[in-house]
Amino acid sequence: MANVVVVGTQWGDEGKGKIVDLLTEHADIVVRYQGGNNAGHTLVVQGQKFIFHLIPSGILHVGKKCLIGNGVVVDPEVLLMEIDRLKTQGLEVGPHNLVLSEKAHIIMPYHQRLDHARERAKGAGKIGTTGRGIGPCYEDKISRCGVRVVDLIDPETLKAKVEHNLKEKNFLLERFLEDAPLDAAEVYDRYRQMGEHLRPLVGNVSLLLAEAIRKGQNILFEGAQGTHLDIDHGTYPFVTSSNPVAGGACTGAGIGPGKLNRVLGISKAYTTRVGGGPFITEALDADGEHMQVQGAEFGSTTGRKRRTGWLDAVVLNDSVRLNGLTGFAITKLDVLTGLDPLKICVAYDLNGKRLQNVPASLSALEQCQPVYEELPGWQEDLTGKRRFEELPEEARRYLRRVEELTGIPIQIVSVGPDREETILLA
Ligand code: 2SA
Ligand code: GDP
Ligand code: MG
Repeated sequence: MANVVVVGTQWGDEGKGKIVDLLTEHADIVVRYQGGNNAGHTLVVQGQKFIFHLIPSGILHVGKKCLIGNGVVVDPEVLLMEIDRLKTQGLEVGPHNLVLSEKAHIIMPYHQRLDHARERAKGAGKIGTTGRGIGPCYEDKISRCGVRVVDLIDPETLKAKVEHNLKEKNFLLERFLEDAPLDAAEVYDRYRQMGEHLRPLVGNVSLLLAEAIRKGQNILFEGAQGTHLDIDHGTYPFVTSSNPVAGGACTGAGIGPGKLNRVLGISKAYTTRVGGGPFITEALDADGEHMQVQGAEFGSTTGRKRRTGWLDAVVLNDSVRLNGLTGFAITKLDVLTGLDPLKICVAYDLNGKRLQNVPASLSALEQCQPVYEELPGWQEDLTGKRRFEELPEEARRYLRRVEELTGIPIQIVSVGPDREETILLA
């Protein structure tokens, strides 16, 4: 299998968790490289549902190692809860199967407070964040005052950093955001204790990856969110604060680009977005309602209703380029059953001008109109299909059209949430 990066090609929730779980069979190591517990990765194994926010989606496979890279922002409370939950389900979690990068940044309680307070202050123009403190934590990383895992397990440094940071954060919270201040001693105490619990898992992820590569092992890099939520390449400012694109795997795990062999882009057979921001193919009609209901489109972390719409080849083609995609996995094809005709957006119309790429200007993007191509739909239930040839002709035609429009082969088709409900091509 070699080293594969699994990336979201839309606005997240493409079904990365399911695909990573599926591919883990052929991997030795699964690594998360960005984002934090804003992510919600769902996998269903023999009818049992698991949602992971921080732990890589490979953890259910015995004998595989899961790593949390330096590019991830870690809420220690959430990580400890996920570990405990897995233990109650009979899965042993320890240094043998889970390693946390010593360089990952810690989400502190003031990050969550600031996230909520900033959204409140923005009012109608809010981003629609998950409220997990992701943005403020990455801000501190960049401004060089963040608390890293290595600091969390060093009480003296932790104390000094908490005291120093709270001087500024409390000032911000009280004076500008009309929120209550936090007590430094309380925060220090709670985080020091959590650090002690996590200490056995702390390690050098970059070194572990280098050793694995030397041994000829296969590594799976698990992206969170999606390409169009990327801080650099997404629909800014309606983005997350990290780099979900494939390149993020290098900086976020500590590996050189030459070690990445393939990039698998995950796309739903339609499109969803959760939170604010432009969505050119949004379907605010019965078709969109069909996708929302049949696809059970609710946020895996916040439970928010996801916005839904048609597949957008402009979005996908930008993702092909930004990630260097070598293949696609198309998920949730089953959800399109019953919709006829189906639409695919093949270009944007901006005041009479045809665009093939998402414009950088938010105001230009907001004025874009979708140019649709229509394809015939099908009525048959797809969830029992296991081979491409078993799919109705219209479904095969739809998939082949996606390949034509993007120039990228489809390697996996998903027809249901369960690990088994999958068609492998190629
Ligand atoms: P944040 O919290 O700062 O990262 O939010 C910034 C934007 O990024 C979006 N975002 C997401 N979009 C889709 N899925 C995500 N994970 C959850 C899921 C979302 C949920 O799996 O369903 O449960 O609501 C995710 N995480 C961040 C977010 O909506 C903002 O638009
Ligand atoms: P991720 O963040 O990319 O891992 O995706 P999420 O887990 O947030 O959202 C995808 C949702 O779709 C989850 O509830 C999955 O169980 C579900 N899912 C994945 N693949 C399929 C599929 O092919 N068909 C259907 N109906 N559901 C799917
Ligand atoms: Mg998700």
